[in-house]
Amino acid sequence: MLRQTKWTWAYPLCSAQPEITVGESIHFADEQSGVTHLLCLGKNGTCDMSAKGPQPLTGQGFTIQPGQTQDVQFDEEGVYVITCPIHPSMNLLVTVQ
Ligand SMILES: [Cu+2]
Repeated sequence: MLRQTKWTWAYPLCSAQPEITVGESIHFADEQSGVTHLLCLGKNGTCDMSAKGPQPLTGQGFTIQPGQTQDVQFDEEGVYVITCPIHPSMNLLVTVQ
C-alpha cells in the first residue's frame, strides 16, 4: 500500500514547495480564508492547457469551495506548478521523486 503524505495548501499560504514521493498525495484544503479556489497546472493564474499531470489538475483544473478538501495523487516523477486563476499569486511547486 502506498504511503500518503498530507500536504495542506491553504490561502494565504501561497508559495509552498512540497516534495513528495511518487504515489503520495497533496491534500488541498483551505480552512482559513473562506474563499473559492480554482486549481490547475499552470503559473501565475494561467492554466497551462497542455501540461501533463494528475488528471484533476489538467485543463481547467478543479474548483474547491470553502470547507471542501481534495486529495490529488501524483503517480509520476516530475516538477509540477499549480496555480489558482482566482488568486494568481497562488503558485504551488510540487516536486515528485
Ligand atoms: Cu485561490
